Amino acid sequence: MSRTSLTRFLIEEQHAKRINADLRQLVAVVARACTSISIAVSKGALGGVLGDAGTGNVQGEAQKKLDVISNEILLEANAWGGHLAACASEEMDHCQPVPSEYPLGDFLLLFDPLDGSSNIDVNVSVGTIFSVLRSPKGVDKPGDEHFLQPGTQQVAAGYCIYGPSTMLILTVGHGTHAFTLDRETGEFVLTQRGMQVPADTKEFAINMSNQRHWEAPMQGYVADLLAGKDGVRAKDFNMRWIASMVADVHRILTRGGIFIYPWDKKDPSKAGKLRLMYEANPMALLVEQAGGAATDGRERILDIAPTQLHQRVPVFLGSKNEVAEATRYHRDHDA
Ligand code: P6P
Repeated sequence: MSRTSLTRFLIEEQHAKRINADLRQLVAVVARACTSISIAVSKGALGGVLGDAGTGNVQGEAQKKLDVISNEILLEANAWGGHLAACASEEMDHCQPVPSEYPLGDFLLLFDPLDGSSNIDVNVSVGTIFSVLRSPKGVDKPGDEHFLQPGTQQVAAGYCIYGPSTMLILTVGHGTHAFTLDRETGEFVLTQRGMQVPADTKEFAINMSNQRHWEAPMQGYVADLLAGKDGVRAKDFNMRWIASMVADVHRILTRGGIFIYPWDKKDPSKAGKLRLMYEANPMALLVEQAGGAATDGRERILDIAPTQLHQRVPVFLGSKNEVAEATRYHRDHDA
């Protein structure tokens, strides 16, 4: 059976009028940038790009050399194509309009250029997460405020996971689809059309070392999971935590599960660790398009009205019935 490349898939989506030529171009450019990042990441120590860059980002996190390299690859790839108006990144304090010497496009691109980068030095899967919004009409130089749109406004979202194989997981609002990089030809090949997250699960993903910092409802919900067959849930659960959101979410998209990064009192000023605009929103759209669910423990993530470009949000996402159970538990046990 003939292979469907990402290029062919995107052209077919355009012919079906589900995307336009500029959005097709945008996704293709991001995919090519991810291929370059995959090559850089896979060189490991041989590429001289492991370790810290000696700089920090707006999050107050030490940047890895590959964080900076990945960010530059995405910015450079998207600057001249005429499909973008501006980019925003976890690694940049403010958004960056496309250089004035290039044509202005209709879209805004947000990304975490290398999520989970603390895992690079120990050779664990990492990834690039991206989200696409429309740029407001008549705005020549978008500012941070123009990016503050709810996740329901995303016209595309995806991630590229740099694991044993490099895979691009993409939605343009009509299902979530998986493409695998053929390193010999350099093209992404459609390997799963219409991913579906099982509605139920026996597997949860959370960093248990934060347990003492969680709110009471979170303590109670997880205690019920740990009680297994002897508890109110009357079923045993397994636990996985890779500490690379892209890898944990990919497992859940593939076989089900619930991923949780809740609010914790380690830093009450932060509403959790994960960022809404370029981590939670794109992952929430991918998961919902695959039949799953994503909330902040109380409301749908995609409905959250953003107030800051780098704002954080608690994340509960994955198998819809388990996310509903966790969300119901929080609502029923709210102080
Ligand atoms: P912790 C990686 O730094 C990240 O942003 C996500 O990819 C991951 O899910 C989370 O943080 C891991 O956090 O506190 O377990 O190290």
